[in-house]
Amino acid sequence: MRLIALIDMDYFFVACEELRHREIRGKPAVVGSDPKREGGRGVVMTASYAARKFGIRSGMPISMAYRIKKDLAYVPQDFEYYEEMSAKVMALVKTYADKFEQVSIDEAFIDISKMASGYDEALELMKGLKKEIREKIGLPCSIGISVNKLMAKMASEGAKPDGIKVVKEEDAAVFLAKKPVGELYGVGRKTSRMLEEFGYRTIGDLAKANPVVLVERFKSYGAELHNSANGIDDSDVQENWEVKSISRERTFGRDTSDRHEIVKAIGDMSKEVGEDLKKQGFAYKVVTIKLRYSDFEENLRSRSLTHRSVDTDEIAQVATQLFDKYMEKGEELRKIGVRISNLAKYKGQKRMTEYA
Ligand code: DCP
Ligand code: CA
Ligand code: CA
Repeated sequence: MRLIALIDMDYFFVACEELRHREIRGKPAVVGSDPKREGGRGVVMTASYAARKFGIRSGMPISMAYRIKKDLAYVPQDFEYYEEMSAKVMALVKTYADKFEQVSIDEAFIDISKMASGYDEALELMKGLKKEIREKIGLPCSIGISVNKLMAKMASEGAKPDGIKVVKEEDAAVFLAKKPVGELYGVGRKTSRMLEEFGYRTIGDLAKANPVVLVERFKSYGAELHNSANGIDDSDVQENWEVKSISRERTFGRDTSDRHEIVKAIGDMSKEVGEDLKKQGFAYKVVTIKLRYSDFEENLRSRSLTHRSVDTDEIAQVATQLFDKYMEKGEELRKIGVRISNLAKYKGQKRMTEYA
């Protein structure tokens, strides 16, 4: 039997700030960029649970949060500090895992199938992890335990805040059935609206739907939706320290077919990918772009170079050529991704550049 857990930190950025600002502990507080300063998004990055009681949420303009709660504590963001805290948490989480996959700054899946034999042992193990994170780092988290990644994530949502929840395989359907479709892992706001328009209000509605009809309506994503709604997910916990590829993805604020905007995104992502490549001392051979259209169709297009390369400018060139060749005319993109793969350690002139 597979046993998977998802660890997600509670109100992460504000919880980190509470550690070094005693005065805001347990108070309504938010972290966000300063609305008065240039370049800030001017939105709430996250809100403490005390602030959420007043309806203050991530993504809300700071100005609105203030209107709701005049004496709200406001802390400017400090990503470096959150990354430092994240690294401490993840180092601990790893010690409890057969396999470890970090999926965001405050979240990781672990496979504990070998470490625990059964739900009870898994629960005991995760209680230990939760306690250790609290005692050694001082931060609260929530943990979901189940038989796959999807259900572990859904269980963790049900455990929030500061809890642990086990959802057994045989209880998955009932656990999901009454929740609104928008709460299903992987379903964003737009999909959720489309699903509701088709009359699927709850995850249970979607689970009972005819998969053939779902595929007609949502293409290949329809099959995935149907599986998810039934608590089915075969994907493995992917160990991410085993770097075999380097990638970036960007979701556009609004679906777009604007070549200028897309090529700029490709350029930016290629640059980031190139920087990672240099840092890790790899050479690459394959460049891939991922095109996700507004109708959920997703295409991967690759080109293999004749030799392994360390030329980072070439990443953007090849990715842009692939885009021009394969982007479907008249379609709009929801998301674009750039990936380099078939990597090998590059030993070349590393020293020279290091001392340059
Ligand atoms: N974040 C962000 N912008 C968003 C959402 C989140 O910058 N729109 C940041 C701030 C969060 C962190 O990512 O602290 C983790 O996001 P989560 O979605 O896990 O939310 P929280 O950890 O804040 O709260 P929860 O207790 O609900 O997990
Ligand atoms: Ca979180
Ligand atoms: Ca998270």
